[in-house]
Amino acid sequence: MATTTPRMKITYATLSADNEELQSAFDAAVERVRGVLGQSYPMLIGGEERRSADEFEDRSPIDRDIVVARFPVGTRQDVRDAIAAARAAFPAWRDLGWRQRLEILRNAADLISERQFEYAALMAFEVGKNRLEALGDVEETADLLRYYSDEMERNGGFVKPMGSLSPTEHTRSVLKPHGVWGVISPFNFPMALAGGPAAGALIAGNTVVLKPSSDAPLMGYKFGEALHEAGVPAGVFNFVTGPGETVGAELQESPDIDGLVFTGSYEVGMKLYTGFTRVYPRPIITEMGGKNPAIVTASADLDEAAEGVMRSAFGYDGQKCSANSRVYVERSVARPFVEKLAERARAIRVGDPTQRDNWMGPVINERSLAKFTTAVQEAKRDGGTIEAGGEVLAGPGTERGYFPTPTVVTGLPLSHRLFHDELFVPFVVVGEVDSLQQALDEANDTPYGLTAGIFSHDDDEIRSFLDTIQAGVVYVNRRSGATTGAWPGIQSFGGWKGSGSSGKSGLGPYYVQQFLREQSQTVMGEPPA
Ligand code: UN1
Repeated sequence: MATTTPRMKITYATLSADNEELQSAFDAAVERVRGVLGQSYPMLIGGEERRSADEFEDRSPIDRDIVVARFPVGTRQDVRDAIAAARAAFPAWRDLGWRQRLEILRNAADLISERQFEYAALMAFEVGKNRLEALGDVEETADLLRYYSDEMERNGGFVKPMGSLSPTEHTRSVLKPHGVWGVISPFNFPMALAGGPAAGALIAGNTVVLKPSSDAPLMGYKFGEALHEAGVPAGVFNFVTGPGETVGAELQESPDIDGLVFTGSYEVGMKLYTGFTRVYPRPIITEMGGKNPAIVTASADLDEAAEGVMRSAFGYDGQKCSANSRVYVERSVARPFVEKLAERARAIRVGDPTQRDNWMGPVINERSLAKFTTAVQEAKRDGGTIEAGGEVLAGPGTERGYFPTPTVVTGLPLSHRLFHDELFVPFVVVGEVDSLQQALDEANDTPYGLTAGIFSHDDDEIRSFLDTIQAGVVYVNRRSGATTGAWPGIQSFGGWKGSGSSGKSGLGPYYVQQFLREQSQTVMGEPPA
C-alpha cells in the first residue's frame, strides 16, 4: 500500500486541487487498483473470514463490464453468528475503557489516512465518485474516528458528578454503552457512512455488525480491515453482506441487537423505525434523505448563488441526502440566475470519474438512471423547460455506464411532484417566487428537512431564514455548496422531520452520546475511582 499523504486536506468543499503530486498519486493508485479488481472478499465474523459459494457481483457504474469485487450472499444464520460474535466480544471491549479504545481507533484513523489514495481509487470504481469526492469520503471517515474520539475525551468519558443530599453520599451520572449495534450503510458515502456510525458505536464501547449497501460493500470491508490491523479485537467489528430482505431484516428483527443506525431511503428507514421497537424500546438512528431547498433573493450575488447551487445539485450526481434539488428564486432576478446556473451546468465535464478532467461520473445503477429519464420526460410533458442537460451520454467511454447530464428545469408549478419527491439524480428544479416569505413557506413544505441554503446579502432576510427554516443543516451564501459539504467538527449533521427524526446523523458534538445510555450512581461513602 502506498503511504503518500496529500499536502492539502480534501473535504467535500474543496473547490479544486491544482496539486500535481496529489493528482499523480491518485492516477497511480487507479492503475494499481485496476490490478485487484474482480477479487472475492469474505464477510468478517468474530475475527474470521467467512466465504460462500453463493456470491454477488459488485459492478462499476462507470462500465458494467467491470466487476469491482465479489461478496458472499449472506444468510440469516451468518447474521445470527455475527451478532453472537459481537455479543461475546462486548464485555471485554467495554471493560477495556475509553482511553484504550481511543488509542486503537485513532490508530485506525491514521491507517485510513495513509491509505487514502488506494481506498479513494477503489471507491471511484465502485460508486463512480470523482477523485476529490472520493478522497473526501475517505478523509472524512478518518476524521470522524478522530472527532468522536476527541468528543469522548473532552467529556471525560461522560462521567459527571451530580449534587448530593449529604456529605456521605456521592452521586454521579455515567453514560454506558448498550451492547451490540447494527449499522446499515448506503452506497453514496460508502466509507464515511459505514465508518462514521460504526465509529460512534465503537468509541462509546459498543460492538458492531455492519451491513453495507449491496451497491458498495467494498469500502465497508476495507474499513473493517483497517480496524483489525489497528488492533480492534476479534468480534468487536463484524461485517455481513447480502440482501436487505434477509441480512438487513435479521438485524432489525433480532432481539440480540441493542441499537440500530440506518442511512438510506425514507421508505426503508420508516419500516425499520416502526419495526425495531416491538418488544421494548431500543435506540434507532435513521437518516432518510432530503429534498433540500436553496433560496435566492434579489439581494443575492448571483454568481455566488449559481456556483453554490451547481455544486450542491450536481456534486456526485446529486446522490447525496444533502443535495440541492429545488431552488426558489425571486422573480426579478430569476432569469439572470437561471442563465448563470445553466451555463455552469453545461460546462460540467461528465465521464469516467477516474479521469482527472471529469467532474461528474455516472449514477449508481440502471434504476437510478431510469429515475432521471422519467423525471426529464415528466418535466417536458408538464410544460417545463429544460435549461440545461436532460440527456444521457452513450458515446465512447460512457456506453456501458449510467451517465446522465446535469439538468436544470424551469417553468413547472411549485406544487409539481418534481419540487417534492427526492430523486437522488443530477436534476434541479428552479421556481420563481414573489417574496422571501413565499420561498420560506415553500422550502418548509416538505416531509424531510435535512439541509437548506440561502443566497442573500440582506441581514434581515438572512435572520428571517435562520429563524424559520426547518432543516438540520443550513448554509448562508456558501459558494462551495448551497446545501452540501458538512464536515466533522466544523458542522453538525442532523435532520428535522422525516429526514432524521430519531436522532442526529453525525458530525457534531452530540453524536457519540446517542450510542450510550445514562446510569445514575449513588454511592454511600467514597466511590471507587
Ligand atoms: C448523506 O447522507 O447523503 O457533504 C448526506 C455532505 C454530506 C452529508 C451526508 N457529507 O453534505
